[in-house]
Amino acid sequence: MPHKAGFVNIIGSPNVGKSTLMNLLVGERLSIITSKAQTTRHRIMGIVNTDDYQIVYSDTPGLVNSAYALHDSMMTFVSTALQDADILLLVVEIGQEGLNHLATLEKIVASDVPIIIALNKIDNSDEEKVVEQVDHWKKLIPRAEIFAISALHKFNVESLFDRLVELLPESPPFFDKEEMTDKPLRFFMSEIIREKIFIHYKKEIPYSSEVEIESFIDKPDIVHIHANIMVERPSQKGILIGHKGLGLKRVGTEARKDMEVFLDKKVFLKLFVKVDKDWRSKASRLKHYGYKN
Ligand SMILES: Nc1nc2c(ncn2[C@@H]2O[C@H](COP(=O)(O)OP(=O)(O)OP(=O)(O)O)[C@@H](O)[C@H]2O)c(=O)[nH]1
Ligand SMILES: [Mg+2]
Repeated sequence: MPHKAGFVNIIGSPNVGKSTLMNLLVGERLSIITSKAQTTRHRIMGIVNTDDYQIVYSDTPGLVNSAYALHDSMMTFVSTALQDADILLLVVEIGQEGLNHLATLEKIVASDVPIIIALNKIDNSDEEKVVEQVDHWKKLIPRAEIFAISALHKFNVESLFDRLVELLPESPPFFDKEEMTDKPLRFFMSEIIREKIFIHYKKEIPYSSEVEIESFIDKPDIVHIHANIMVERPSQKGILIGHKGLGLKRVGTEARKDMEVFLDKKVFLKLFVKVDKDWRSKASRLKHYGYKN
């Protein structure tokens, strides 16, 4: 059998479950997941390898109409993913009537690669509603194949996966067969910290925060990680650290535990909070944090 390989690019509106589905398809907790919109800010590849095929999934940021330079960068990741897909995997959630970004819907309709729609969160629904939603999306994007799934409850994802493998083009692998992602370990460490900030803080704090790994030192029995949480304003620094430092401590403890699972090793985590004024609006800072080339 000839070898198959391709890019399966996952796109959709914020918070519909793109990262949950990506992790399930890859079988690893690569992408962070929270109940807040705009959790994912980068294009993150998750690679599945067998002797016969290589699937390169890309999780992408939720579609966003730009308010900050950061959003432009996030949408650039989405545009690239729209361009280089071998298969587009559009994730929508039950009850959703369209995309919050019309230009993207137009691009999807106009594209000539296979499109799979994962109608997600059907655990929140009933059969009648699911049928109605499948019809609705069929009208919006007639050539799409639709799978009604629950990524959270791992329902019907197997049949979606089987179809993806069928649709993969013949091709040699794009990445070394040992690789599981395109991102370095440090990236996942910073994402784990960001996840805890998204979970525990309200309003602007998650969106104003960025995490920078200052050092990652792998010793025989333990990994020493020094990370800085960057916020946009001094007042946010106080909120993040919290009364008697308890806020920051909680982020640190929870992040360290997840890092230990990810790395399968003990972790010593040192966290600092610093101000990087208006970093979300500055091209040079976005470049520094890896959002721009
Ligand atoms: N009920 C239900 N919730 C789900 C399902 N899949 C994901 N969720 C929840 O939806 C929320 C968002 O999930 P994510 O995977 O982070 O969504 P996303 O599309 O990656 O979001 P952004 O990165 O912010 O664009 C989380 O609270 C998930 O637990 C599902 O099948 N059913
Ligand atoms: Mg996400």
